[in-house]
Amino acid sequence: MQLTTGNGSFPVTSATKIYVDPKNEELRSIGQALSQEIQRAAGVQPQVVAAPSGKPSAGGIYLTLRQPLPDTLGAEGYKLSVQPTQVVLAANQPQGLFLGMQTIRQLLPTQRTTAATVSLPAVEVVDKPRYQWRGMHLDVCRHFFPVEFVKKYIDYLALHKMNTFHWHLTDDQGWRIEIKKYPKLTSVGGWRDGTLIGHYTDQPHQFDNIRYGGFYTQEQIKEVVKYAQERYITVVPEIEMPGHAVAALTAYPELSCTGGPFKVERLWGVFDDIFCAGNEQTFTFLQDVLTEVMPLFPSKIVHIGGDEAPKTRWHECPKCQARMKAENLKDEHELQSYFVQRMEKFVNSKGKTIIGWDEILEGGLAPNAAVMSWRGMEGGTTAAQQKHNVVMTPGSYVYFDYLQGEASLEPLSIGGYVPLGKVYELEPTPPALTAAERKYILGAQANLWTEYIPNEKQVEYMVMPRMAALAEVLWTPAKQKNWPSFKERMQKQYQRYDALGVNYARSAFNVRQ
Ligand code: TNX
Repeated sequence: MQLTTGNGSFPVTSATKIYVDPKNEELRSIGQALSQEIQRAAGVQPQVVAAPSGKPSAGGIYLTLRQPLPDTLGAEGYKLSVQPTQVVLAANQPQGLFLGMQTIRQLLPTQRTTAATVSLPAVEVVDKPRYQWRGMHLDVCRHFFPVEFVKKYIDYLALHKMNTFHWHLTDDQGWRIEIKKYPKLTSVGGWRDGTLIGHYTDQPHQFDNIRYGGFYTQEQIKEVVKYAQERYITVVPEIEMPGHAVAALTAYPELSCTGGPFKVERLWGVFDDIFCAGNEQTFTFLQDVLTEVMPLFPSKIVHIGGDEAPKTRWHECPKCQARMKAENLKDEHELQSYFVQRMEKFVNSKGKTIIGWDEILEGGLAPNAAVMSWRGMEGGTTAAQQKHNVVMTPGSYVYFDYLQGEASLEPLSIGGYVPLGKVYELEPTPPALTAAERKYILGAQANLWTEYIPNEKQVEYMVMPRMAALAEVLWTPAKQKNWPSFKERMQKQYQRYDALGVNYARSAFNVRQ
């Protein structure tokens, strides 16, 4: 970001208008959104009107795609000029305007005041993101979150200029997306007979025995995707395979190696029963599922999981062993690679590509797959060296289910330790990569696994303020990163969170970083 502060400020009054390029509905909605933000801060709601042709004249806030800008600003970059007489926000694409609007929000007062005193400080900003994948993940399987909250979560992403929402929709403890061809996935797989009380290392395990679950209909999924799209956020769905499949196997035990029966898991962890790789039905089923899932999500990329799939059952399964022999595979890792490659071919045939957790490197990476590197950055580094796209999501920097303060003062969590300063230290591009390899690092993402995050307030607590640190890592050039300055600027951000009613972790700074 280049920022130059000017003299004076632009007063926002009840007469202020927002001008947008005429006949551009997209710009009109961005204008409306800005108008609402101004209303929130200033108590006046500027009218959105068509801009007169020619150069902007004094007196309003202009949102425009018509100003010549360097191509280097890309689709997400923007130029913001605040002068005492006018504000001009210009970009190459609407998403640039949307992101620039988030900067205007940051210039508005954090507390609602009266219109007479509200003004934007004079600045000239030229800005664009460092990375194209600025992601946040949400696990809705271990605990379920309703549509209204998922939308709120998307609003938080937008506030932080994040652009990718990774929606973890299937796991051992619940299948959360309606699939019309397989109704039992949600009627059976969407519900469990209870939830673990306490930490999984506490012995003996105790459960609350309260039936728990929920799922999204395809209509609700479309609603969320549309909501995200209006905020220039791509929703990447994740359908887990071959592991983390107990909920699906409970509904359709014939897709397992043993035939079951199974129960949707109440415990957290990694389970031996996974989709059977020796059974043709498994592939038909997963293709049918993806055939329904893919059209719901405009995203070009689909997450197929791939993590934590124990090979115990495949090792004991005659059909899996026969498949290995027939395909000349030397071990079960190669069988998983065969599995993923078959699914990749199918997804590619529908014009989309896959991303998977870094275990998909084992036994050979599928030709067009991207890798999400979670067990450190090594997997991602190797994948980039093999010319595959990579999203970095190393546990020790961006697992937001980990503790952010002293354990005794924090709510029960899975453990780990990722304080705010650690998130800020993340450098997504490994220095070991050559210049040519570096372009495969698309960006990074924080993951929110919800085993110990039972409600919405707790999601907010775990995610904020750490998302702000990640947002800066992903947006700002490495050279401009500055921890003391970040800490100081966060004081304003906390006020902004307060105004929005966010339950952020107030403890975040009071700990060793
Ligand atoms: C590992 S990260 C998992 C998840 C757990 C998480 C808990 C990954 C690909 N798999 O299933 O929820 O650890 O931190």
